[in-house]
Amino acid sequence: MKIHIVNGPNLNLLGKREPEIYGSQTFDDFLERLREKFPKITFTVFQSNIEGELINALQDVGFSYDGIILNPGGYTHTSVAIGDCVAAIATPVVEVHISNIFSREEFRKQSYVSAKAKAVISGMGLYGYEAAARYFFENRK
Ligand code: CA2
Repeated sequence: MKIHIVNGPNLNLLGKREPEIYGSQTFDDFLERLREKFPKITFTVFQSNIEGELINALQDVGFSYDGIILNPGGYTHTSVAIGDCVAAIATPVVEVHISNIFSREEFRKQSYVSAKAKAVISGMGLYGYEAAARYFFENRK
């Protein structure tokens, strides 16, 4: 089974800045553990700070992969275009947020992606990506 992880702006800084909000683990370290836990899943990963590149990444696998784990970062709260893309592709998307977006600033409570996603996980730290992977694996066809 193939799962694509798409991380939006600034998530390349994980483990390097703001550990009190986003934890102290780098995404590369986390990914190594994730691959060990799910040897039957092929994980590919893409991170960009650029909105259109995230949309291209979703479209690239959106009709061939089994699942997409998407953390749109700050674009969650602004991007009609990413929401449109999630609605347009066939591959199911689980939206993941490391922090609990509902316990932070008001503007973070709005997501242009959630209504188009299969499911939403927020506030579980990096474990949210693992939970999403487990969801796809348990519900594979
Ligand atoms: O909690 C999440 O995963 C967010 O998607 C992260 C976004 C934020 O704008 C969303 O509201 C919630 C910000 C990503 C910034 O990532 C950093 C990671 C480490 C250090 C600094 C920033």
